[in-house]
Amino acid sequence: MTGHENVPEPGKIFAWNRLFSRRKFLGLGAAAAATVAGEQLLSHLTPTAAGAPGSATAGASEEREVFTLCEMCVWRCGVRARVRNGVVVKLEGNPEHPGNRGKLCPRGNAGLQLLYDPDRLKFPMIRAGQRGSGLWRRASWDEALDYVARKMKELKEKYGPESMVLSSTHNLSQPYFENLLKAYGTPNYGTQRSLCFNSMTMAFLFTYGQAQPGTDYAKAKYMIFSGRNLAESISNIETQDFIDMTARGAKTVILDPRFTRSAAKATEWLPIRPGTDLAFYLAMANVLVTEKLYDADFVSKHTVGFEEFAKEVAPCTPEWAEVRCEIPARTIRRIAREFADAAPAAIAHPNWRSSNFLNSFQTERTIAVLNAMVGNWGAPGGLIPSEGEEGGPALGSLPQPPYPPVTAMRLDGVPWKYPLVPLKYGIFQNIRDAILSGQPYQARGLLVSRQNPVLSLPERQKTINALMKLDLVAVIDVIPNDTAYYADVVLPESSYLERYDPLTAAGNRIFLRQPVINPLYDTHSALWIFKELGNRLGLGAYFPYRNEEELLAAQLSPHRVSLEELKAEGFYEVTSKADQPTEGQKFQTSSGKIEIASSFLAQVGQKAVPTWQEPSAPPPGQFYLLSGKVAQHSQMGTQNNLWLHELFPENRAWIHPAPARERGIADGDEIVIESAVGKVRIRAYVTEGIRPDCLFMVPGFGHIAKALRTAYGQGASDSALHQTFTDPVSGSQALSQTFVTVVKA
Ligand SMILES: Nc1nc2c(c(=O)[nH]1)N[C@H]1C(S)=C(S)[C@@H](COP(=O)(O)OP(=O)(O)OC[C@H]3O[C@@H](n4cnc5c(=O)[nH]c(N)nc54)[C@H](O)[C@@H]3O)O[C@H]1N2
Ligand SMILES: Nc1nc2c(c(=O)[nH]1)N[C@H]1C(S)=C(S)[C@@H](COP(=O)(O)OP(=O)(O)OC[C@H]3O[C@@H](n4cnc5c(=O)[nH]c(N)nc54)[C@H](O)[C@@H]3O)O[C@H]1N2
Ligand code: SF4
Ligand SMILES: [Mo]
Repeated sequence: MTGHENVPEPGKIFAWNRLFSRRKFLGLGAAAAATVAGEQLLSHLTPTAAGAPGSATAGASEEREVFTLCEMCVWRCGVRARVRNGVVVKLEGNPEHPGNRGKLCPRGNAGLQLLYDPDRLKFPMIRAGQRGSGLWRRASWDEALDYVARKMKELKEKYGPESMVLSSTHNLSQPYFENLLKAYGTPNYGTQRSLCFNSMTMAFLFTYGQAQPGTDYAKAKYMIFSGRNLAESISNIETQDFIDMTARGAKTVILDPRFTRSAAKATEWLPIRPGTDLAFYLAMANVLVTEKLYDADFVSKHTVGFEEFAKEVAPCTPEWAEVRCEIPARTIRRIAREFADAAPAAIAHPNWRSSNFLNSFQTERTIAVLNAMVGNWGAPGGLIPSEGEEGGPALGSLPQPPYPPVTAMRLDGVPWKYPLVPLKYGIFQNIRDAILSGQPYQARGLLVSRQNPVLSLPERQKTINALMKLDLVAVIDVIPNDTAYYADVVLPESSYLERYDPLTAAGNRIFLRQPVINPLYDTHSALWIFKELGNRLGLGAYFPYRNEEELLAAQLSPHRVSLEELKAEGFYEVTSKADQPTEGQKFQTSSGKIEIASSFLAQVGQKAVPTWQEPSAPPPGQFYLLSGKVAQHSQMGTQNNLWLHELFPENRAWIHPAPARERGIADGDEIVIESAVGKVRIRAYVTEGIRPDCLFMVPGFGHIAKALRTAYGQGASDSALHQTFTDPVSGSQALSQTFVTVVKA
């Protein structure tokens, strides 16, 4: 059994937010009445309940360990799950997994509370009132899938496949979501990339021909970070390496307008003026050139365009930078010298979410070039050439037909308006805007998987307006997130502890995500959902697996290990030399060298070398609005998790004591923050740890989906305030250049 007995009968209408109320039985009028015994459901879900659903041996005492992969963020740490009598009682780190070396972060530990979240999605649902009204009807899988497929077919016939937008954030089953996209024939794909790291990945791609090189924390002597907050914005093993690096006394410099936990750990914190990191790095380059501190041998052998860049930075002295970035010239000069001294074991960190200002692409390009100037590529303590986005030993695949040709232009403007943005990166916020404008053509449908664009795109009201305009909105998720709230159909995926995903490979290992217990509810894996949708759309050939295990076995086929063996350990180590990635000094750029002057940029009439680009600044009386993660939550998706909620229940707006005093704001007071596009009420956190010209909010709060009973109404969403700015070169959004006013409420 999967717990259906506690949820409404198919066909009955209910208000989602009140479905599992402890206090009330639900009554919605005679015709639409449904009754639910909430108490019964909650006790049924208590992890200590004997004979809980999913138990293989209800009644008999059973204890086992299952190795799998975490999915509480995109990092996929190795997990050892302890299961007692069918109940998952503890998640621990798998010591054998190199991505986390036995440790889980707070979110990984709290994965149990996603599995047992009383507010989880438990069965397919179809909207029963106005969009966004919160009225739903439980549906069977057949009915819900038929609905989505019928609508998608209709839209394709009437308006062409390009009228459908598909969107999803990085996850293991994404290749099959992309099969759905490409086989259906739409070019319109929204991913998180333009909201996250486009400016960084494109800068490194253009400079080195590699989007995401690694960093050798273990041997580095010196590292400079711009906004990268490893102590809180966790990449498990990198966070461990960063902490180790600070503990062994290597020098770390943090540029951030805010005193983060990383700043607290670092050797030096520089509270830089937002948007001016570019001035800081150009001035560092100026010092390296004028004092001849760069690695002339490496530069002449492996780079092109150095002379042009040297000319470009000639005016960018530390004194020139000081008036822009508000870091003393002598500090910039000292740091440039220390950086060169430590080279090649010195790194200007590539950073991650680099979507701060329209000039962030130039900032990242300058960072990329600084690394080349000190010749740290592949050197101990330097940048590590990467194995590509996924890397690792090659995996097998199942044969499938080629995709149909796609002729329609893309709604996001790639490449017709943004010629340099790689097709797979895209510009999500532009798709949202194209839905609203109807230009260059009107999109009609949206299928979202594993994503919450209502909170993660800037300008929340615009996103909601776009959803309201569509003929079809379907959402695949594990919780009733804010985007699902505006959907017509909600398809519940099994949580990561209840399903298979495709295998993943990294280093010399292959890793498995496998069910720790059977699904508690009427849910399925994404692989199953995509296949079922594909079948109904006449695209079954693109989902050539009968079940998940068959696909996994095909992926394993090049290797001497069976799925059963993989299941026992959760990973397989490939020892044969032929499988190891190869290294080389040839760069995948048009010149085959590190392009300090980029041929791509030159081709489209952009300046080929990194150059100063003035960032916008707030008018008097206004503040920069900064955004950034906390260790206790993942993006916009974990605020309803009971354990994480206990650790971090709501966000507060950081404000410096000086502007707070001027406005009569004391710590904990309600304040109103307003931008050109929105207004929120939130409590103030008055702290010296932020520049007086900035406010800061943790994203992911202020949920509007009432069905998230723990998170609903807690704190406020900065997405309600953010304006939409898009860098014309990289397509990256610019989050820190929304300016706001603040008053006491
Ligand atoms: N716990 C946790 N870990 C996570 C995530 C999570 O949600 N929770 N998300 C993951 C993801 S998808 C990503 S992309 C990474 C993001 O991780 P990071 O790249 O480390 O970025 P953010 O946490 O977004 O924090 C950005 C920091 O940039 C600062 N900042 C804003 N504007 C500027 C500026 O102009 N200059 C400088 N120097 N600093 C500025 C902000 O004050 C903030 O401290 O974290 C990953 N790890
Ligand atoms: N204001 C502001 N906006 C930002 C950022 C910021 O710092 N501030 N950061 C930006 C960055 S770096 C990024 S990467 C994006 C992220 O933007 P999104 O990808 O939209 O945000 P997430 O919260 O990661 O969305 C994940 C969704 O996946 C669901 N989910 C979790 N596990 C599963 C699963 O197993 N299956 C399915 N189907 N669904 C699951 C969660 O419930 C959640 O609804 O946001 C960007 N937007
Ligand atoms: S970093 Fe934390 S949340 Fe992310 S996969 Fe690892 S343990 Fe899970
Ligand atoms: Mo991100």
